[in-house]
This record gives sequence, C-alpha cells and structure tokens, in this order.
Amino acid sequence: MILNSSRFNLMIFITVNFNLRLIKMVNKPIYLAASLLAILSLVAIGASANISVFAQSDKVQATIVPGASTLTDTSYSPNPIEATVGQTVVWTNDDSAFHTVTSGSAGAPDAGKTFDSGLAGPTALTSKGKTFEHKFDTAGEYPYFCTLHPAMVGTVIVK
Ligand SMILES: [Cu+2]
Repeated sequence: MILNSSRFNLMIFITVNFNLRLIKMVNKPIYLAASLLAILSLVAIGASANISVFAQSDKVQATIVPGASTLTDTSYSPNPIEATVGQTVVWTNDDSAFHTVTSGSAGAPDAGKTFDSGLAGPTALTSKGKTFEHKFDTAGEYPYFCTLHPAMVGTVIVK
C-alpha cells in the first residue's frame, strides 16, 4: 500500500514536472489544459488502483469468538464469511478453548475433506491466538463446524 502510494506520488511528480517544463517552453493554454487532463487521469488511475488493492486483498480475516463453545451460528465471526475466488480465509481462535474449523457438517461422510484445522499438528486451534487458513479456489457455499463442539457452525460463501 505504502509502496503503491509512493510510486503513484512519484508518477504525479514526474508528470507535473514534465508538464511545467512544457508550459514554460511553449506557454500556450492548450498545454496547460493537456497537463491538467494528464494529472486528473493519473489521479483517477491511482484512485482506482488503490481501491482494487483494498478489494482484492488476498486474505479475509475471521475469528472464533470468546465463549464459542456455548454458541451455535455466532461462534465464528463474521458468519457467513464472504470471499472471492482465490482468496484465503484466516481464522484466529480468540477463545481460550480448543476448537476446529472443519468443512462439511458433523457426522457427514465428507466432513473435513475440503479443509480441517484438525486435532493435532501446526494448524490445530488448540489455544488463543492460533490461526488456521484455507485458500478457496472454487466458487460455492462451504459449511463448516467444530468437531469438538458440533453445535458451532459457520459458512464461507465464495463468489
Ligand atoms: Cu469448538
């Protein structure tokens, strides 16, 4: 973002300098108009580029809320989580208890087949502050739950 912004400022600086020199050389109103137009279009390009940087951030943040084990469809926040194809959802365990982020629904044969933070290993959300992430490459609705507290449910909607 900072890099993008400073590069953008440098672009404006170069354009303004170039155009000021042009105005001094020729000193005709048409060049003033042209340089103003050039600056305005650069501002427009810069603004739209910055907006797209915000919109297409590659990660979407979500949390497991405090006291989640006593909750149902509010245990994961936000719910649903909305993402676009190619984005990665990052769940952070903000609760003191151990939870999982497991695709599908409790008892279903395909539970955990698409993604699963699991009960052991580096992705297990054993304690507060632990994170689990999954990249969504296909549009669709992905229900998920916690294997330790099957009442905890959420959905990821990928568009
Ligand atoms: Cu849980």
